[in-house]
Amino acid sequence: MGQSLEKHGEKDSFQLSQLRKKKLLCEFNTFFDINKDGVITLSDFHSVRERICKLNGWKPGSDKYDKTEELFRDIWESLKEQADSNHDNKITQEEWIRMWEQINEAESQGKINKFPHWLTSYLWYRFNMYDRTCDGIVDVEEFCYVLESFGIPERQSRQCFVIMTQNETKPLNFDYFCKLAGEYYRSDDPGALGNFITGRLAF
Ligand SMILES: [Ca+2]
Ligand SMILES: [Ca+2]
Repeated sequence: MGQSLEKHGEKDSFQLSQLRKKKLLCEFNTFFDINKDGVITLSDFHSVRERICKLNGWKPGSDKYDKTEELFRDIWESLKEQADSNHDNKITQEEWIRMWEQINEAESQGKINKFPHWLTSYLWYRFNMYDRTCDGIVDVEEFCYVLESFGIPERQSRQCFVIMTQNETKPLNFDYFCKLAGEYYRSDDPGALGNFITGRLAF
């Protein structure tokens, strides 16, 4: 099972490299499958929303709380439409990887040149989750603090931050964050700075 994909010795051009698969599965396990049951469902989004609201002190009924709920529902619906190929309201690791292969295929054929809708919204949320002081720039303390709540040791995320920001000479604003995230999701280069955005030093 599984090994038949490459038995003819040639790969479809849109197949993802091992590095990309590892990065995408790390993303799946760390940031999407919050309750660690092996699939992404609406309840993972509920959990992450609760966590974000708690982290920021947004109470149920407040404007921020409602906006976050709206945002997460939108991300989930849009992600589900693209990834949940058997329509069972669960996104498995296989479905997740298949979705990225399809994105890769569409990109390599020049059909799309930007992130899918859900990912644009998701990155906006993710950036704002880090940017706790809302000054448009994520600093090293913010980066480490938030990643710690996702189980990443502080020393490790600090090292990643220093690498990505080239020894803190490049401000981590939203533009740069999106550039790094793009490298994380799409680059096959083992030395790409974006590879460090999830706080992991090696794949
Ligand atoms: Ca889950
Ligand atoms: Ca499914």
